[in-house]
This record gives sequence, C-alpha cells and structure tokens, in this order.
Amino acid sequence: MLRTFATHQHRITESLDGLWEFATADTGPQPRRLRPPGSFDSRLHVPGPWERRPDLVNYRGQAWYRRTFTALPGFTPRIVFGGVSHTGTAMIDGRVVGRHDDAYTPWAVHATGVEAGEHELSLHVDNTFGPHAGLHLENDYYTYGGITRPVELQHVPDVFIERVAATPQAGRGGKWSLDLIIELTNLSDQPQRRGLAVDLAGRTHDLGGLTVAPSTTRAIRRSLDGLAVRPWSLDKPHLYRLHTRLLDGEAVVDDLIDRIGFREVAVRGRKLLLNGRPIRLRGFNRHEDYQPFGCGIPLDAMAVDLELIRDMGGNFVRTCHYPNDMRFLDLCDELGIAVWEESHARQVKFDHPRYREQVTRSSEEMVRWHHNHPAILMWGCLNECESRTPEGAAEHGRVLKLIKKLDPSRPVTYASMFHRLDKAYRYADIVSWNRYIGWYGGGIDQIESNIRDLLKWLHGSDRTGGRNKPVILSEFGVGAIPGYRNANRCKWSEEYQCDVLDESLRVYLNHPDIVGTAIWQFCDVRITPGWNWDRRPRTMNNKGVVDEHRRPKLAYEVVKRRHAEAARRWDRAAG
Ligand code: ADA
Repeated sequence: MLRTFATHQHRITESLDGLWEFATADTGPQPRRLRPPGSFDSRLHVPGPWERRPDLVNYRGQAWYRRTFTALPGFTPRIVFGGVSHTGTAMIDGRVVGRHDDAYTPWAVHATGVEAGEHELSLHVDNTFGPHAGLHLENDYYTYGGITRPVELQHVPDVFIERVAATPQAGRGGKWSLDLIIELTNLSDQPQRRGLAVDLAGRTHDLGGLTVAPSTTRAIRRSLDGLAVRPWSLDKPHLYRLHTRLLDGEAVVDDLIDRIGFREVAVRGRKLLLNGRPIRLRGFNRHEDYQPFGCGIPLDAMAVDLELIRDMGGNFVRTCHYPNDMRFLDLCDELGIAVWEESHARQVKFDHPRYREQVTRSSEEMVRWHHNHPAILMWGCLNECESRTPEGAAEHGRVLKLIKKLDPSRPVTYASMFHRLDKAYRYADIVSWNRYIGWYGGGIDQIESNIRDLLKWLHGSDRTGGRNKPVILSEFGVGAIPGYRNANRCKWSEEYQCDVLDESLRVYLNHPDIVGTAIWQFCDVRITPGWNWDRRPRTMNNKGVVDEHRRPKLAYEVVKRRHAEAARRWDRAAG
C-alpha cells in the first residue's frame, strides 16, 4: 500500500506489489527508443531496490520490470508509483504512458482506451548519473535503483478525484475551518457534471455541483467552517479522516480518503509556533537507508526508526535530502513527530542542464503529494547549494518562493553551510545552519563561542537577511566507526562522537534563539563510491548515532540524556 491506511472506500484499487519479471539492460546512456526485452531472466520484488540482489549490489545502469494487470470494463486503469529510482518510463502493451525523473516523489500514469482484460505493464528504470540527472549525482548518500516504493493499480471512472489539499485554520472559540482545494479530472471527451460531498468528524458537508470540461483537470476551492475538532500537536497528534465523495446524482462514483490534523504553524520573531505556542524541536537527519533493505525500507522497519528516535527523546526528523515515503510521513502524523521535509538537492550544481526543471518538479510534487500531513511543519530545499553569490541567492529565492506559493501555510527554510557568507537568508522564514565544529574544523571547546558569535552576527543587522528569525541547527555531528572504541577518544572513535554530540547538544539545546536541532545523522548510510570515498571509511557516511543495521553506538545514550534534560527544562519553562 502507498499509505498506512486505505485511501478509497468506493474506488476499486489493488496493490501491484510482489514479484515482477526483471532484467538488467545497458549501463550506458538511455537508448532513444526504449523497447522491453523479449525475455526476462529473473524476478525481483516490488517495492525494493535491485541492490537487494547480491550480484547487483553495485549495479548502476538500466533495467526492465514487467508484470500484467487486468483492466475492468467501464474504468480507466491508473497506476500510481510511490517512487522509482531514479528515472522511470512506464509502458502499457508496449506504448509509453508516462515517465518520471527523480526517485523521491510519487507519479501516476493512466491508459485511456484500453479494453477490459489483461494487459502488460513494463517499466524501464535508470539509476545512472549524467546529463539526464540534475539531482541524482555521485554523492554522500547512495542512489539506489529500481521500483523502490509501493505501486498501486486504481480503476477510475471518466471523472475522478485527482487530489484533495486541506489547509486547517484556527477560528474563534476553539473552532477550526478547513480550506479545501479539490481537483477533478475528466478523461472523457464530453463536459461532465458531478456533485461533491465531504465526510469529516461525524458530519457530511454538501459541496454542491460543478461541471468539468472534457480532457481537463479542474480545481475548486471550498471552505468548511465552525468545526469543533481537537487540535493536532506533538503531544496529542489527533488525526481526522477526510472522506471526499464524487456524486453522479445520488450515486457515489468515486472517492478519496486522506487523514488530516488541525494545527497551525507560524514564525513569530525568533520563535517557531505550533497552534500559537512556541515549540522547540530536537531530533535527527534521517536518510532512507536501512540495511539490508537499502532505500526500500518496509513499514515495520520505518516504525523501528521512529521508536528509536522517540526512545532517544527526539520529536523531530529532517528528511535529508529529499521527499520521503508517504508511509513514513503517515507514521510521523500518528506519533506526533515533527518533520522538515525538503525537495531533492544536496550540493547540486545550478548549471546542470536538467537541474532547474527537476528541482522545480521535485518541489512541486513534494507539496502536491504531501500537503495534508500535519507532521510536516516546514518545507526545505537546496541543501548546501550555492547561496554566497547573487545568482545562487536568487535561485534560492526562486525555489523558496515557489514552495511558499504552493503552500503559504508552512514556513520555508534551507540548510546553509556558508553562514556569514550566505546571501539568501532573506528568502527563508527560518535560518538553518549546518555546523561541524569539532569535525571539519575547530575544536569541541569552540562550539559554544562559535554559535554565540554567529547568532550575534545574524541578529546584529538587517543586512544579514536573517535578523530576528528563528534558527535551526540543521546538521552537526562527527563520524564514528561502529565498534571502534579508543581510550584516547580520537576522531572516528565512538568516544569522540560522544564528546562532540554531548557538547553540541548542551549548547544548542540550551540557546533560546535556537528552535531546533537535527543531529547529523540518525544512521550510517551508503555513499556512492566516487564521492570523497577517501574520507568515508567503509564507503559509508559514518556519522550515525546508530549504524546501518540500527545497532546503537556509545553516543546513543549521550543523545538520550541530553534530549531528556532539554525536554524537562523546556517543559518547566513552558509552565
Ligand atoms: C553536509 C551534508 C550532508 C553530509 C554531511 C557530512 O552537511 O549536508 O549531506 O554530507 O555534510 O557528513 O559531511
């Protein structure tokens, strides 16, 4: 399943997860004309990266997947891919029905005009680097290959509900309103009139009727007011089922179920507010990488990650450096774990021929698909990209404004490594810094003075662009080889990681102008061999507090203690 709950009660859906036929293809550039192979030499499970197969653990190339499905009379087959890594081309009966760049956002294809009965679905997947990939490059995380997230077949009528975006707003007297944007797609060649109704919190709201022109998608806005509901918060993450039904006369012809939480996020001065009250976030950067699953992390393992994060007293996850699996976001909604979700980019080059279109699409699709998750408190982008130059700052402004336009209800930020040289803070609602004092420079004893001086600079003038904005320490940490203990507490030892994280958390969790901390990083992850491998023992990024199998390092208990101290102190301060 794409989510942790059923998203349809009326629409007929079926999971396409399971064994698909599989065959590797070329490792060179994609051929101009894609043609599925005549024969397939094996089967591979979907979802999951092909690296799960030992002989493909380092395979960077192209491959084909194939399976059949059955189309139903009177419906159009719509296939939703939760994520394909990293470039996918979908075919039905040998006809291209869609393609998608980038591994980390869902995409949907449909095939109008197919007869009822059995059809062939084949998918070409390419995880190579090069001029076709502006965001996937040799990097400090691994780009896996394959159909790495769940796939769902849906049977949709001529007019179906494409999307429902719900934005809650606090009203007077503890009542809430809900702004809805409902998108209807008409696949037919005739205008079609339909009615809409929404079931929420025990009430049915009739939204009236509308006509959708042929072969178009139409968005309508409606608002539900005076809702007596319980708010969503980190401590009490109350969720509500939002069931939108499409009517033809009295008959329900389609529907869409999502889950929402009534909460508001805002920035006021140097504070981050949730439902009007200042909050402070403490947590981790988490890559989607968990051995032996690779990036194809099953739901039970996602739940383990969140239990470990909660056990360490975390209430916050940054989805470095890309949009995450919707099931993980569902779990964060259910558990009250705050999320900074960011569109895909880590130190990408703005002059790559495909960068601009792909980062734009990653940002648009992230917001479109993940808008309703109450746990997502902020949107991020462009991790450690060029923000020192006027051109680089302008690009940050373009992407941040794009995200803000798509969703004005959440603050936006980006993680900067350029600190006093950064020229883009003015476009962000929250200033976020990646600081590695004690690892890439400086000593443990400089952590406190370093951040004190930097904050003094930031708030010392309007010219910084970040004056009186909240600050998040979006990355800090050190490498520790799992199991490497050394009484001299040298670099790469677990003891040294304890020392740096202990001091970093003591300082950052205590500073009133720092509203959030995200340790780099939750777990050790694979990197691509061509990237700074000489500084990455095991060809891994070893800065995890747990290793790639979630075995805790010594620092686990240090983090747990510091988070617990902070939680007690913040609770006392909040009264
Ligand atoms: C950067 C980057 C991370 C990771 C980290 C490190 O801050 O944002 O992705 O590479 O450095 O481990 O050095």
